[in-house]
Amino acid sequence: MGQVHDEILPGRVEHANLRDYTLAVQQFRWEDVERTFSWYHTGKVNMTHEAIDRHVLEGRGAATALIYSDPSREERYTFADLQEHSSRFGNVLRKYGVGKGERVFIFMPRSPELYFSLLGVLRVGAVAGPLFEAFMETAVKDRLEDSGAVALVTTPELLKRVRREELPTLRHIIVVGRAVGEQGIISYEAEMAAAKAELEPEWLTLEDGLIMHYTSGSTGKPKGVYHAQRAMIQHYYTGKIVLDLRPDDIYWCTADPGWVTGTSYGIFAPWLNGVTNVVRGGRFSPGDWYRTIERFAVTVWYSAPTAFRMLMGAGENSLAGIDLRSLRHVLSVGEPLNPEVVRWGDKVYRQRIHDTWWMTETGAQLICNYPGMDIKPGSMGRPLPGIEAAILDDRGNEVPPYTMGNLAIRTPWPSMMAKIWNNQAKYDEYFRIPGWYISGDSAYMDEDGYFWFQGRIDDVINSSGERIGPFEVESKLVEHPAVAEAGVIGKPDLLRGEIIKAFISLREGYTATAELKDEIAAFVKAGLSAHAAPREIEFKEKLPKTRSGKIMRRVLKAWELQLPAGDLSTIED
Ligand code: 6R9
Repeated sequence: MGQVHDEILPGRVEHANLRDYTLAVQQFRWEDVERTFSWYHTGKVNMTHEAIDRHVLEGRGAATALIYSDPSREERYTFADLQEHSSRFGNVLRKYGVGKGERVFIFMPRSPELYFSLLGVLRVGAVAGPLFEAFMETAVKDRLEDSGAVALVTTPELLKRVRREELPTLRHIIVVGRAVGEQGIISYEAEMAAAKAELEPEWLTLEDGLIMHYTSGSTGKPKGVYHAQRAMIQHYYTGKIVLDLRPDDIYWCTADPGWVTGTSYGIFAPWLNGVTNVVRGGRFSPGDWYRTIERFAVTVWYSAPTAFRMLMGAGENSLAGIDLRSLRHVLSVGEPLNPEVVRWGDKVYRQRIHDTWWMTETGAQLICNYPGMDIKPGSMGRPLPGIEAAILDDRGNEVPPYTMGNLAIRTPWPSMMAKIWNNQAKYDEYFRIPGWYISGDSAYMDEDGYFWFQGRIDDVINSSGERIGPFEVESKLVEHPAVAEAGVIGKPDLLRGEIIKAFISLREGYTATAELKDEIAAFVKAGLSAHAAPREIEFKEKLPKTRSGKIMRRVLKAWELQLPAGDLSTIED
């Protein structure tokens, strides 16, 4: 059973857009959203038309679309510029015979050219596959091979990790950053300069492809989650209702396009809504991030719990002399947002951090804290109007409030994945209960219809017959002043089935001692319950995390049990 929480942070009136949630849910129809797209009237679909060209046609071509910066560059591009650069890139692809439905992968660090090429891929109706720059040889090869990619856009450095001789379908390699004389290599700069600056988008249908993101499960190879053009309906709508984007906003999503958040919300949602999108390259540091907000006067900021925890860990001193008053709305995704972090944001940023829940497979946000809505710290919020969510038992029956079970979504919704590339069986597994998508997450619902994340189904701990979600224990752990981050697993135990083991990284200034372990365990016992207190604690310099910042509990478990850790292609260094 889940806990009853009574802490509520009342919604603020300046964000009034979903204050009357019940009414919004009752009156909602997807068709009303669809009607706002030109394809609803013309039947001609292409993301680049809706996200770029439309703004130019409607007289907003001179508005700033992209502010790109990293420690060595700072550049601004208008919607008209994006139209031009993506058209040029589209013409380059056309010249080499790349077109509709073919997969074109993009393997490079964040840069304006990454965004131009991705949009160029979409303009010709090809399917974009963005990859994290940190991927090593095998990770790159697996993805290009499985998707049958015909072209790759990369940099001279990263090209060294591409095993071309093992990829027979890969016809073209376009290199950004330096004209390369090598055989079979196309120079981005030379081709872009020679290409025509205009290109009408390839007209598609809503079911035609848009983007592919590989996501790894705990076992087996990563799966290619394939999204169709129709996802734009939800990108646009959630940009409006959840991100609360307004015409003059300066929006910053901190995610890399290698992660679905970096495309759905780092490209599509802001540009479909016509706002200025900030992209900051380079490495994370608290000072750098705060200065980015200040320098560009960011109004809406979308990041992840791992970053917020690190900012919290850096303390209020890291904010000295920095003005964050431009911020109007702050959001989080990727992992459960610990209540302690929400309270801290409220105190230090004077901003509620709004948690949002969704997955690569869902394409866009589904369960969220909306601007204006009362926030219960630790809850991921309520389903988007137009979305029905439920907690089901393993047979597909809905369970009563506060009972932990499978978090499921009624099918379909606009941004639901269209397929798993080359793997129908995997796709079907998600839909094994008729009428529902089974997320693989464990959660419960409270009597107000708020959802509370517990863990991935496989991570739920069963100790002496009690089902314990690792998140609740982790959240209590990070309330302890010594704890920076915590990952909790079930460790097999003859007597209790499983016991709780916590891996903890300490904040600056704390030393790992046996006394501290006892103190932390007692803290959880007093604050949560005896059965939720970790019986074992191990201090670690760093916890294993994915590139998107998720603590990899299965890796912790594999360490503990000395088992193989499965696919590690998405792990941080
Ligand atoms: C967008 C994204 C999906 C998994 C998901 C869940 C976890 C994401 C969360 C959250 C708790 C939230 N997750 N958001 N857990 N609260 N607000 O993250 O996609 O990388 O595919 O991960 O991430 O476990 O199932 P993806």
